[in-house]
Amino acid sequence: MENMFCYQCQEAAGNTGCKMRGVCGKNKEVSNNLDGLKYLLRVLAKQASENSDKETDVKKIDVFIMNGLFQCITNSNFDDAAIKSTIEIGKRLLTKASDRDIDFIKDSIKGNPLFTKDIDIRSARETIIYGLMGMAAYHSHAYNLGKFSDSVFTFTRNTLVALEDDSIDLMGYVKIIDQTGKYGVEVMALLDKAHTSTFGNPEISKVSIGVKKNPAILITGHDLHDIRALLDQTKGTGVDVYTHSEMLPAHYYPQLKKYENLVGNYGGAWHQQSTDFESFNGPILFTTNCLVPPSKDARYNDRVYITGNTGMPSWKRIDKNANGEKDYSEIIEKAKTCGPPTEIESGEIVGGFAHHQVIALADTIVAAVKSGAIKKFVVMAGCDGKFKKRGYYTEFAQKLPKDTVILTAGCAKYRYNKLNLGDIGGIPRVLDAGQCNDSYSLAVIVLKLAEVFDCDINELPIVYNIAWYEQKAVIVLLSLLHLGVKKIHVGPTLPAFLSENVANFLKDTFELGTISTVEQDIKKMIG
Ligand code: SF4
Ligand code: SF3
Repeated sequence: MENMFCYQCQEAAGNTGCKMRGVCGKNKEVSNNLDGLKYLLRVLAKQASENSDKETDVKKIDVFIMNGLFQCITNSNFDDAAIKSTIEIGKRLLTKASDRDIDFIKDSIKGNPLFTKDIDIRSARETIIYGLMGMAAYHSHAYNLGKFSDSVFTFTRNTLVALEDDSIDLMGYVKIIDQTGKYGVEVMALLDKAHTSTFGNPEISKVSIGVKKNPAILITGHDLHDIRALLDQTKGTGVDVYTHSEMLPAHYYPQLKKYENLVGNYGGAWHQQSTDFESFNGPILFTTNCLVPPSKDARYNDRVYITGNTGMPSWKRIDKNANGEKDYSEIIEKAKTCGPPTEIESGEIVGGFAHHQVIALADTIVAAVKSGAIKKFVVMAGCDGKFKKRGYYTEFAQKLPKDTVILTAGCAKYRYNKLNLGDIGGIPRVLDAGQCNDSYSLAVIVLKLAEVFDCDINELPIVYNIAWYEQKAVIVLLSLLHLGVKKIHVGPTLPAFLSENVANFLKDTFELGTISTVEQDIKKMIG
């Protein structure tokens, strides 16, 4: 076994896998211990599924499994001590003495992809576990807002057990991949419900990207429960709150945009965080991925705080207090000692085109399609990443014919959401549904259009050019495949974890493809 082996994200070294140190900055201890955690999750799942003894608290195990899977997501947890302590907490849930005797750190190879020798079975198993990680992230957000799904808990638990079952052949795992997509749709619908029932339906909103003069806190990641608590606690303190990266869509929800101290969005996608944090001047709160390990002497190190399933040894943690609440007063006091953000851009961006808002505009959109004013919709949802090759998506958006509309969600939008691509009869050419979590909205919109035009989803004037990076994009992709969407282009590269045979199966069954050059792809997709 190499020092470590990880190929779960789009930036895997050489598009084959990271072996010495992660391109993301994950070192071998963290990587191997996360593998140990994955192994523990499978042992716990087995215990809960068998439920052979009355001591097993299945619900507690289910919640632990979800949080554990979430910690394994790329750019979530870089804190070796925190991962070890998660493993210790999980071990206490084991009831069998023989299980408790396992040294999960020493035996971490059992949670590593390379433990499965057959490369096709390995590929299928890893596709499934990455899908489960994405599902766990979405479920955890819903859980924080008081919503959960017993069927998602049960599916996750049973599927973890199936990942160890050597009697399942490749076609058996292909069926589980499809089932993972099915529960992906369910979990995204659950999260959509959790968000909209708590914060209202996203609506068209203009978001300032400039700055004000007050001291301020920058909040990033995906957790809307956390931003609401921060907005409540900062109200009336003279401290403003700005969103960063995937927190931008908070501005689209009526129950969040109503806060006067939520003043704008600062900076770009996750990989720009070092420069954005430097010039922001005030404290930063991470609620979820994507964290980028800072250099030791980064000037913002003493003003970054983390919470939830994130981990970074050099940054300060805020955990729930005895009342189950998070107290952000230390961050607020810190903000008061810092200067206001330095302006890096000005103007505003428009978003809030989640399913409810788009369906409210259905008549206008359908009329524009029927008149030929809109020729095609291009779904460009997904993740952004740090590689130069991602410039493709900016160029692709710029060069699309003017009678096309981009449907987006996730941090991929930062490649083109400030380009001022104009509108078609008042409909902006970039319709942002929200976070990657809101990709569900795009599926609802597609299904609604198929209903209105009375056709199959694959006959609609919609093409898919999706950018992926981490495992939430994997569950979104599996969900779309489960819904029967064909001809999806995934880029900038196909996942390294797809073996040749599994990739060919997806190409043959779903016409899944990847990208080439902007010109060729526009010709191929738009005609
Ligand atoms: Fe490499 Fe991605 Fe794994 Fe990080 S998460 S170690 S970059 S494959
Ligand atoms: Fe982005 Fe990390 Fe995936 Fe939520 S913040 S889309 S990469």
